[in-house]
Amino acid sequence: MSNAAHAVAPVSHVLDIHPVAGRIGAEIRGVQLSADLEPAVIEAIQAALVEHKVIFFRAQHQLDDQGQEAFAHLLGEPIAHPTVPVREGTRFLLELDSERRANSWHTDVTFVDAYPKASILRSVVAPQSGGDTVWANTATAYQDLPAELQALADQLWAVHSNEYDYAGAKPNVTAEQQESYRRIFTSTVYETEHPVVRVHPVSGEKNLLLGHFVKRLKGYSQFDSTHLFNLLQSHVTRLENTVRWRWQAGDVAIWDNRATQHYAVDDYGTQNRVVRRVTLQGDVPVGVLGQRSRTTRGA
Ligand SMILES: O=C(O)CCC(=O)C(=O)O
Ligand SMILES: [Fe+2]
Repeated sequence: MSNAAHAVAPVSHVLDIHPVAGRIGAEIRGVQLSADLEPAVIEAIQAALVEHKVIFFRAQHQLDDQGQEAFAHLLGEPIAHPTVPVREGTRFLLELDSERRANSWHTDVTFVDAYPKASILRSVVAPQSGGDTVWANTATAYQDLPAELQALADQLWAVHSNEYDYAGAKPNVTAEQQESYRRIFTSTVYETEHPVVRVHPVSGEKNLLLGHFVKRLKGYSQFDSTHLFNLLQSHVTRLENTVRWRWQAGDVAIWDNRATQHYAVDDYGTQNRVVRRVTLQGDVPVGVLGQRSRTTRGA
């Protein structure tokens, strides 16, 4: 290393980073998220996000809705959800409460081609117990596959849609609630073909791109699609690939939506739980042979 290189603090020294699980997730201490953070800190946060895939910040009580949106602008371009209306008084915020429990494994908004690169989630009301969120590392999921399965996955394409199996995904809400949410969620129906293996645009790592928006695998019967999907998806959600976060109100989690899936555990009964999310514009996925995803319906 040249002497000049010593003048610039390595990015890893800018932040106080504490890994949470062995393969994914890190808590970052000593940072107050705001629109005023120094570029060097933002750069370090971006690097930590790609390295750890989900990063956690405790006690960010200084953030309100506007503060969360303003901070999001430093990490990328905030975008609203394609079909669900934003929270009143905000430009981008999606609120999820106890009536909308995301207890099914997914990557956010994969029914469009350039789906979000990252999501920034703030806990507003946390249950006394339960209501944790779990993230899975889709890169280690791919790395752990036997070579033959990697070679198969490399060639597969999946059709993702927002018109997926709501009843299967959300068993704990009434049929009426389910139907009303489904109507909003699918006010425009999207379908997008993605490679099952996405090359991460920053790290170059290969990631399994699956989750609950997958309808079928291209060129396979529904029967075979289901088996192949379950086989690969089960590798994503192996506990070794996951990290689980116990929320306190004021916590913020930011995940690399190109390298993870997540699941909000529905074990908190009638307690209240409120989280608010801002997503950042992503780019169109590229498969291992350079093929790009394409939206075939809804665009
Ligand atoms: O409620 C949660 O913890 C996560 C909800 C979710 O899937 C999301 O915010 O994208
Ligand atoms: Fe989500």
